[in-house]
Amino acid sequence: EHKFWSTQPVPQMGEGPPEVDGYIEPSKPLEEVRQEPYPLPKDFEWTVIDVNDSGQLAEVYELLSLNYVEDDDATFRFKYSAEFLRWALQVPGYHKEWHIGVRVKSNKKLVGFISGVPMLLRVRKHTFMAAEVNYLCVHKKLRSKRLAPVLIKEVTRQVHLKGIFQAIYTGGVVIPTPVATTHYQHRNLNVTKLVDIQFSFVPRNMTLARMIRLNQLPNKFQLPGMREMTEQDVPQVTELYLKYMQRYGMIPIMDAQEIKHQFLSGGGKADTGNKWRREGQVVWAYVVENKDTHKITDYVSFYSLPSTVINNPKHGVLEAAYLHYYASDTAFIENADGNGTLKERLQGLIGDALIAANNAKFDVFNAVTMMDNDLFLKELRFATGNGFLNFYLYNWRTAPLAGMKEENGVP
Ligand code: YNC
Ligand code: MG
Repeated sequence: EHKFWSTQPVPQMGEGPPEVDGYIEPSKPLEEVRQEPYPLPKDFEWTVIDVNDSGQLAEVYELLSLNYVEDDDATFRFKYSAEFLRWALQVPGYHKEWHIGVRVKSNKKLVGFISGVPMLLRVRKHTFMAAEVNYLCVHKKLRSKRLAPVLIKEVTRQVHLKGIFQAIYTGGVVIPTPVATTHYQHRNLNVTKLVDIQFSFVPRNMTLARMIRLNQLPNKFQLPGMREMTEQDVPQVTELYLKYMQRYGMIPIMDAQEIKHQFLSGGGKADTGNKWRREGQVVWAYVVENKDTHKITDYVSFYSLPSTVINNPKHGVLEAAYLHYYASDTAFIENADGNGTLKERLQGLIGDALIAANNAKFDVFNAVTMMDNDLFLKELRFATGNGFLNFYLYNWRTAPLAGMKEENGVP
């Protein structure tokens, strides 16, 4: 069935949950890692992409904007910005050798890409370095020629050369074997445009006017103390992040430098005339500061990932915001009535993120069914989309995680 994946150290379909968590194949000493690049078909050559070189970054941007992930009906295609790609690929401690391209030998055209970035990953009670692999892309004209397995093997080799033997990745496709499966959820902001581009539909028994009214948002934050995050907040946000994320079974462990990168970098600083959006801004982050104690009690962030609207005469781009990280110290209040208090709090917090995204002129706000999102998705008018997002681990066995949540805390 899976000519490539059946040869890889991943749980095979139908294996069932393991008795104990652990690796599938042991780590190798450096001298046992293959030293030469894997062979490519004769017309192609490997290239290391230098993300600091705006010309090379533009080549990756162009390859992805024309050939990356589309929805099932080929109506929308992800259009990651160059600023986004730089942000995603240049995390603290990144390795330039993990930004791998394939060029046509004759004209040097970039036709393939795959990347990894390092992260400290906790899966249940084990914590280890892993590569987060993403942006696998082969030009449309070169599909089904088994280039993808070569790209995957080459990034694996480069990861091994740094002494790392585990990886995490996501995809819409189902391959052996998801550790978690989540569904996309969409919250309409610009209803008229979403209906125009057939992203959303006016249901029976509903009018466009009523749909617009139901999705209307205030333009001011509702939670007292909500404000944009600044660099001074990084230590407190880091602390809250680590504490809150103990709720889940699979998370990146981040230090202050990584938190700063995830929440406060990406894009330029220049004015756009809209105080809710800076020029080329990639990520938005807000905190709630307690007026009396000046403690940060909550934070929420989202990032910009537009999609090309394929073949629409009126609109070329769908401006989508994606929910990133959030936390609330309400989760630690003792004797809270079940999740009642947290539920209300998250509705307020994510509700304010919707307000920020709407003011920043996003058309839609997306999330997936994981973390504590089930506490607010319905109430905030998110609707289930067609897409899935499956999570995968390479060379690690663990029982499936329902939305990363399962245990609610580390055993
Ligand atoms: C996929 N998305 O099953 P079998 S997500 C993994 N992830 O192998 P060919 C995939 N594997 O089943 P094509 C995959 N898609 O025979 C396909 N495959 O064992 C497998 N699309 O290769 C597939 N980007 O070259 C099959 O297929 C084999 O020409 C077939 O190329 C595939 O970034 C692709 O969706 C995806 O650009 C490049 O369709 C192409 O179709 C394309 O004949 C649009 O390949 C863009 C798109 C994928 C987005 C992503 C995460 C990638 C993770 C890769 C796995 C990483 C493993 C960990 C490595 C480090 C380990 C350490 C340590
Ligand atoms: Mg191919």
